[in-house]
Amino acid sequence: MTSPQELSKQIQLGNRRALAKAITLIESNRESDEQLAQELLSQLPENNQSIRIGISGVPGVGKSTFIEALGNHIIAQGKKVSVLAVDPSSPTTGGSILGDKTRMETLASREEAFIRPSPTSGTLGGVAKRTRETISLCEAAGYDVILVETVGVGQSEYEVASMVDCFMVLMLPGAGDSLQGIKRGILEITDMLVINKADGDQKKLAERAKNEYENAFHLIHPKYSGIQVQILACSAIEKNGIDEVWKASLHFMDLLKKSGVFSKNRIQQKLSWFKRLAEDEIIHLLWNQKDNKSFISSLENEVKNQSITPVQAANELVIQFKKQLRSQV
Ligand SMILES: Nc1nc2c(ncn2[C@@H]2O[C@H](COP(=O)(O)OP(=O)(O)OP(=O)(O)O)[C@@H](O)[C@H]2O)c(=O)[nH]1
Ligand SMILES: [Mg+2]
Repeated sequence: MTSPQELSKQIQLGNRRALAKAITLIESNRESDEQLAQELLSQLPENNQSIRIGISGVPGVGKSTFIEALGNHIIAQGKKVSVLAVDPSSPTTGGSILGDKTRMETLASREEAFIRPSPTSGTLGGVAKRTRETISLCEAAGYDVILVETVGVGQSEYEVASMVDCFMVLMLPGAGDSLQGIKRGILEITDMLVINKADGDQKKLAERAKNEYENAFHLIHPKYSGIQVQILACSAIEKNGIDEVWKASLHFMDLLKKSGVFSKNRIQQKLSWFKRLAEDEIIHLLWNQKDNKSFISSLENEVKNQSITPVQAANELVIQFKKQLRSQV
C-alpha cells in the first residue's frame, strides 16, 4: 500500500498510475480508504492555473466526439488535458464515457491526456462529490485543462456548472425543435452554447439555430453583467469550428479574470463544497448512528401504515437528534 505522502509526491511528478490509484482511493467506500483519501487531499498543493470546462448536452449530441476533437486541439497548443465524467444515468456501467472511449481513441492514447470514466454508484456523497475531488487531483498532477462531461439530464448539470469556470452546452441543429426542448434553467447557467453537427445538410439548420438562440438569450437575464453568452457552431466529426470554440473559451476566461469574477467564483465554489461535504457527513453520521437506526425504522413503519405523516416523523427524528446533541455536551 502506497502511503498518502508517496502518492502525493508521485502525482505531482506526473505519474499517471499514481493519479489513477488516488482517484480509486477517493471513490472507495471503505472507511480506512476514506481516511487515506482525506490525508492525500490535504497534502496536495492547490493549482490555480488550470481551467475547468463543463460540457453538457443530450445523449447523442456528440459530446464524446467533441471532446476528442477539442482535447486533441488543446494538446496541440502544448497543454495537458484531463476528461472526467459525471453520469448519474448509468451508474452500474460506470458511465457512458467508458463505452465512448472508442470515440476518444486518439485522445485516450495521448500521453498528455488523462481520461477517467464516472465513478460507479453508491459512493458516499454522490458522484459529484468525487468529481470535485478528482478535479483537484488532476490539477495537482499538472493538467492545464479539465473537461467535465455530463449527460444533459437531471441534477447533474447544475452540479457540474457549480464546479467549473465555464459551462458549455452542446446543441443539435434544428432550432425550433431544440428551443422547445431546452429548459429555461439551463439557459441561465450556460456560459457558451455550441451547436454541433454543423455539417452536410445540417449546416444551414445550424446557422438558423444560432440566430434563434441569440434571440432567446437576449430575453434572459445575463449570468454575468457585461459578459454575453457566446453561441457558436461546429462539426466535431469534421473538426470544423473547434479552434473557434477553444478561442472563445479562452476569451471568456479572460473576461472572467479581468472582472474578478473568476476568483470570486472559485471561492464561492469552495464555500459550497465545504457546505456540501459537511452536510453529507453530518447526515451520514446521524442517519447511521447505532441508537438511531431502530428509531428511524420504527418511524418508517409508522409512515408506511399511515399512523403518522412524513412531516411528523421528521419532527420526531429532529427532536431525538437535538436531545442526543444536548446529552453529548
Ligand atoms: N454529422 C455529425 N455527426 C456527429 C458529430 N459529432 C458526433 N456525431 C455522431 O453522433 C453520434 C453520437 O456521438 P457521441 O459523441 O457518442 O455523442 P454523446 O453526446 O457523447 O452521446 P452520449 O455519450 O450517449 O450522451 C455518433 O454517431 C457520432 O459519430 C458531428 O459533428 N457531425
Ligand atoms: Mg458520450
